[in-house]
Amino acid sequence: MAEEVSNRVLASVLIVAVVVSLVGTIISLSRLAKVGVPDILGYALDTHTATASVQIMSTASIRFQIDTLDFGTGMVNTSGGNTNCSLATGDTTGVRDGQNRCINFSVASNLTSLEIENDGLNNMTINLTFDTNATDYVGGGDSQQEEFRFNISENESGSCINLSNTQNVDFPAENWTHINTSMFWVCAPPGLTFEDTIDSLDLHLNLTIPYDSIYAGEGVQTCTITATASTYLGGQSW
Ligand SMILES: [Ca+2]
Ligand SMILES: [Ca+2]
Repeated sequence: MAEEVSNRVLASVLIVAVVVSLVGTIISLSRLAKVGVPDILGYALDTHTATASVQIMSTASIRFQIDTLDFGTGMVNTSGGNTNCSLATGDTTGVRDGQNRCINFSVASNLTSLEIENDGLNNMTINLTFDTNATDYVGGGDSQQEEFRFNISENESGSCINLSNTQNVDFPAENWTHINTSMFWVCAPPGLTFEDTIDSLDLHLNLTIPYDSIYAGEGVQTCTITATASTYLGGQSW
């Protein structure tokens, strides 16, 4: 009896064990199924295109190709009876009064004019502004002999032509124009051309220093000149 019970118990245990095992296996399979396997799709040929684009803008730019002028340090030779001394720049050199009127200052060969160049890709109208005038630059004395003047010429012939295709520099070399803080348009439409062989202007300066300048002994006097350019778009009147 005891063996019979024991066998029945064993049989039950085995059945339970088998059931538990089956259930466990089913659960395990079920869990495995949930891990998930990536779907492997059939390979399909596909193409996409990429583009790299660039747009080059037309540049508008000018610069002072020669941007510094130093009249130097000196004085009026009053012992020779002079009351002023003049210095003027030139295209590649300059002029100055003889030694009987000027003592020292820069030698004429160093008085090279300033030069404006169109280094962009458009024709440009040009204006100049100065931040001073003769009185504020070298004057102020009772004699009022101070002068500070400028003129413009083509550094390369054909740089500044008008719509009739003739030379069109304003404030030409025949006349010296007194400098003040107004705006001076120096090259009318279509303006300073951009082609490298015809793209530059000379800015000549002429300075007369009075013997009684209130700035004598006051150190370096500086004039800042600003050139402003506008792209010529056609059609502007002048
Ligand atoms: Ca040039
Ligand atoms: Ca140029």
